[in-house]
Amino acid sequence: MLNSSVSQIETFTLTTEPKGEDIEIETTVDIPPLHRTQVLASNGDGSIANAFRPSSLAAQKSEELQKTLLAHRHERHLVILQDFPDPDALSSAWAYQLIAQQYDIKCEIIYAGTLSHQENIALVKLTALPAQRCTAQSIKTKDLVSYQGFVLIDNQGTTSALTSALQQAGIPLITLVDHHSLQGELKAEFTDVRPYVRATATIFTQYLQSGLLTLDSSMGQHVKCATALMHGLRSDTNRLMQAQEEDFMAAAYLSKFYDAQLLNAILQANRSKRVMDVIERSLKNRIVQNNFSIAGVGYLRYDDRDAIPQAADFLVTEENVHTAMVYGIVHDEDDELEVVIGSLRTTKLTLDPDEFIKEAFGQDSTGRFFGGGRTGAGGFEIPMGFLSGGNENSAYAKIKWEVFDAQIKQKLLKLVNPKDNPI
Ligand SMILES: [Mn+2]
Repeated sequence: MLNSSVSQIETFTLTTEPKGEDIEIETTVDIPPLHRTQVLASNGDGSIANAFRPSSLAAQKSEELQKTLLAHRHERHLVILQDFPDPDALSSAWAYQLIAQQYDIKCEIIYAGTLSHQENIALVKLTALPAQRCTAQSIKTKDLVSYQGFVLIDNQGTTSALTSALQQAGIPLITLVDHHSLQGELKAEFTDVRPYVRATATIFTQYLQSGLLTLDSSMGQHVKCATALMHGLRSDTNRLMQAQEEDFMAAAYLSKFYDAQLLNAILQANRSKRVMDVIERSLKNRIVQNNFSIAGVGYLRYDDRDAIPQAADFLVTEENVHTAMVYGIVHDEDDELEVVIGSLRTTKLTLDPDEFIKEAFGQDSTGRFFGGGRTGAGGFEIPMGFLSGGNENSAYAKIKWEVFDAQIKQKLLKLVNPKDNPI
């Protein structure tokens, strides 16, 4: 009796509640209307709806992006990711592709390097994420004239080998969305760079919340994209441990659409033996000074490149270590090129990885920095140029590694040891 009366009251409350104007916007409308004042208002609880509302900046940027997309209807664009794309980049690019689709803009998501982290491979396979590899060689054979623009997501062109080819072909940069520190090299028609946001996936989730794309949990593709965004958000915030309010808000929104089992399957991907070997080498070779852990891991195959950040992730978990740096020489499979690749991970809030790496390694002859970073993480790439190759002579390969190892350590220790050069 009691139960039934309670449920009657509930029913009564629900049916008499004002529905609100935005209860259902016709799905036949071509252009999604943006929610300028309220998001999730149909929840019924004003305070919750308020809490979910993206910041006014996010709403303003969504509006700007919509205008840009409207101006480019019926075009074909290339979405460029960093050479070794991470879940944040992959998922954000997918969200962009789905948003742009509504304006009849066809986006091809490409990256020049490889998917080398087991979780990234699992993400792309399990969600059928539409990203494709296109090397710096093969982009030259692409019919670039058929693209009216390109887009940079989770990067600013400095970490892609494809940027120069697109610029040379005179293709305009339409959209640039990133959360790394501003590199200031390229001008886009629409720019949204927010270095204080922990993940590009957070920015894209805010676009979705603003109404740039209405997620539908009955659509498999939307569920998979929401799952990918959740993965991107989690992985760029160290499983939400470094997440801030905006990131949690975005995760809360995605929680209504994502597939927890699918995410779990992606996270279950195992490390390969070769990755384990690199981690082992980093453990053996590490030196710890002033709470910095530094490890050179020697030569690596191109496909195992991602073992470097994974080793850095591992080294930073050691007691009394707040910052880990791991580097090695990676051989490019296409050209006879070698490049020193390094990763930095830090839990020290006052250490800015972008500043640290720029300070440590400086710029090349064209003024381009060898690396940079975002909150908690950074990376660098130093081309070996004339010294590339010749490793069939093992004595030479050994000397070469020793020289690079010593030089990198020298540069890092200058910053690590504040007596020599305080930062
Ligand atoms: Mn990112």
